[in-house]
Amino acid sequence: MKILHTADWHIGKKLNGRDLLEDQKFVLEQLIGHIETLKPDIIVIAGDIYDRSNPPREALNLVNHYLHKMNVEMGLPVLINSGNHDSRALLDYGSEWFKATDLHIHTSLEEVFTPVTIGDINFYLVPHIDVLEARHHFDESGLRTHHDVYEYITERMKPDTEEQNILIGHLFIQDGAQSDSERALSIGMSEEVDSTIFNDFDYVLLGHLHHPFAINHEKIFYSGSLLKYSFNEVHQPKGFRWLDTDAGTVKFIPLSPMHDIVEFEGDFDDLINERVDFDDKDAYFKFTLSNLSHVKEPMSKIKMIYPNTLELKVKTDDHDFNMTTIDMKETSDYDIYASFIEEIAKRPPTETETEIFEEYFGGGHNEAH
Ligand SMILES: [Mn+2]
Repeated sequence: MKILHTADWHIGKKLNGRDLLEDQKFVLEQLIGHIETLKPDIIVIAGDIYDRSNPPREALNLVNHYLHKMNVEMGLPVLINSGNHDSRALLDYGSEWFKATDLHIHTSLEEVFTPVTIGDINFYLVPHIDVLEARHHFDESGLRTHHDVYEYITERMKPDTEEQNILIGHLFIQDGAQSDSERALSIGMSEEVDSTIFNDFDYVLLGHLHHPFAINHEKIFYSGSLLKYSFNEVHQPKGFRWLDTDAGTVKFIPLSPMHDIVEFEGDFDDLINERVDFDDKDAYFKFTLSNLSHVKEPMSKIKMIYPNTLELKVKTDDHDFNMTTIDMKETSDYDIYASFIEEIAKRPPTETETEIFEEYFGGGHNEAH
């Protein structure tokens, strides 16, 4: 059977306040092109379809459009498990009757032990699981880490090893390489799941880590995210996985973005006099520049040449002093707040910090990540 595995679409995501919906549409069109050529039997989307639990209408429309295209127009079975960014209630809505066209969406712990069988393969769809929730759901006080939870679940799945079994999950595999945009699954708790608990499965297709090669394993694969979703994913390839279970091969097939994401460190004068060679001046840039102190409104000057500049930092020899400049007009209050937290704490805002923001500044978070 031929399986196309993708994950971490993060539809509705903004990068430094910039809406990526057009970029997402562009790359999903490319994915549709590949589906037309490659003709998979099944499509797997391993969680984080949406970037947040209350996606804007445009994000919902985009997802509806492409799911309809794959599942109804192209007649392909589509298997989806929820990620930590998805709202389970939202993703679950309609899932009962979507089964009629082989669109299977699993968002709850009740469904983890019941595989979806398509052709000769049993697919175990495991939604992202919170440790406390699993402890409560299974009434097992001994479940303390993500590893405990997944071990508990996989031990009870008891897949028939005479048949082909594929597990679809949204988790952080041990030794996986992390990026900035994955968001911690929980605070103060080890999130890593040891790969040895998946021995009963022929393949494990994962979402969550955005690097497609986050783990080097013969049976366990990440597809990686659809696009580069943070400046520390600059050097990561983006695309999808292509599995041929009969031939026993798994490939990574790259997708090309509408705008690349580029980080550049250098001199302001070199940049503004175009002495730096970039493939695409419309890329999403993050500049860290020296010789900025004498320049008035550097951002507007830079944007005359590089219109999609998203971030400008002052390069200084004094490492204690570092200033980030963002475009106040195009950046929401929440994004400014989030970039401040990232600057200080080197991590995205926690849920509690986001709640505090919303309590004091209200609806701003709706328009922003
Ligand atoms: Mn995730």
